[in-house]
Amino acid sequence: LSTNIPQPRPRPLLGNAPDIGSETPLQNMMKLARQLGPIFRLSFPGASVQVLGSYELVADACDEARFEKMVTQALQNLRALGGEGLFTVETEDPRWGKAHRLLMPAFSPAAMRNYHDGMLDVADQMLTRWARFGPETDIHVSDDMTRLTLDTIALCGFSFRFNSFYQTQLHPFVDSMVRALEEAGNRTRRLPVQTQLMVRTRRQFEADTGYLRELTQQLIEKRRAIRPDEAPRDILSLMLEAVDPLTGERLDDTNIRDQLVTFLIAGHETTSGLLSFAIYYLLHNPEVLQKALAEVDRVFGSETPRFEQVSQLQYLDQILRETLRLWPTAPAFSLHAKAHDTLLGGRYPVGPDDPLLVLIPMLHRDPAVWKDPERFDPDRFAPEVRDSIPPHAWKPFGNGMRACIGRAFALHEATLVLGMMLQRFHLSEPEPYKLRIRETLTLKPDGLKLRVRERKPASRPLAPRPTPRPAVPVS
Ligand code: FDE
Repeated sequence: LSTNIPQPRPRPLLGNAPDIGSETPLQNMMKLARQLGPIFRLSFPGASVQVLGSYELVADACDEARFEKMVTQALQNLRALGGEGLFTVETEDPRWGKAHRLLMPAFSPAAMRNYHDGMLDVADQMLTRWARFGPETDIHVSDDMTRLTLDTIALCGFSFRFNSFYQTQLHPFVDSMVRALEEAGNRTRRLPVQTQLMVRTRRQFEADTGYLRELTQQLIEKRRAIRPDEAPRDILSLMLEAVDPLTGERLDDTNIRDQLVTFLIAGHETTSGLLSFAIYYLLHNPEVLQKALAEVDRVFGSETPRFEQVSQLQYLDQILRETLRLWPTAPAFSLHAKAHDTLLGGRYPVGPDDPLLVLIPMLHRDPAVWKDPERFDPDRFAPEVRDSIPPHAWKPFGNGMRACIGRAFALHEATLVLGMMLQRFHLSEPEPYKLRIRETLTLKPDGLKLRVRERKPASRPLAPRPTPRPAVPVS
């Protein structure tokens, strides 16, 4: 291992754990990158990682001929929930390739047509509620965005309604998922023997993950009981029916169950954070907001948004991309060399067992690529200039074949929801808000609040009338 890589002074037993802390590890790593430079090492009990935060280094490590996704301990801990789903399985595992090939069509841009009405349905629930609240109620942005994205992936993915906007208590599935996610994260910071000793925490974790499996298993069984021609056209149907073009095999029920939990986990917090940060930037950039409003009025007018119109919201798309540049809500991914290799043509030797952590927010602030990187400026992604952004400079969806399969889904949903929000409401802040970021697995603006006032009736849309989707009852 090269010794010219800086590292904060490790403490006995704990290594660099105190430098990272537990509340804001990502933001602490960003601080370290600013002090130590674009590559630095951290060591923890039983593991060491090299953190990459510049364009030059990341572009090199994104060469798929030499580097690939590493399923780190943190991802392995997630297997208690996501099992052998796409996100947590090794690329070499045949189950990855099979599920990837089989599921790609369900997430292609064209497939978004199937999910548009479901997305519209959930967005309308949220916005109708906002309209009833009136202009004097504070809306807790991240809470509502999380309800929205969770209900959306569940409805579009497997026609299940969490109905989060109709209850004060979240569905018990959500409680279990959130608690289990948190514990899986905590385990990464503990020694296995510590977890062994935490009997109650362990029991709770087993109960929670067991419940997630049980409920998703029920969903699958209920669906199998419906005649295929009567079943809703959602991702679950596809998983039950589709055949892998390469092997001719189908997914088995265990695998389908794991994919369902994986989509729920991967598809809700990330997209919820994206929408929350986008709202923050709209509130803090009045000129951007004006331009966005003008675009929405031009494209949506006062109609119920149609599928084809969403991709015409070019400027909203730029806003979302710029939001993901400054705060990629899944802020890091891990790689490793396939064989002994080096970064930057011999400068930094790396072995196959050395985890490389891509610190996306620092990559996205590299002054070699981004002028005035801290400034929020959607024009960076204007169609005329977008092509001059070098490959691998913008990676909020990860890299190569292990990149996010949900990208088109997340962007269609976020564009539609932001568009519908602007179509119906004036947005304002109840009080001046300074950006504070809360970290779980993902990033979110902490404590952001919003007030909304309906826009003049002339520009108010008719109530959307999505084609009704039957809910699959689960008891
Ligand atoms: C994936 C992903 C990624 C990569 C990771 C690693 O590398 O490790 C990233 C970065 C991401 N993703 C991001 C994101 C953002 C947003 C907003 C999202 N994302 C969204 C979504 C939705 C959905 C449904 C999803 N998402 C899903 C997913 C999956 C399944 C995955 C795995 C893939 C593979 O591996 O194959 C991902 N995602 Fe995402």
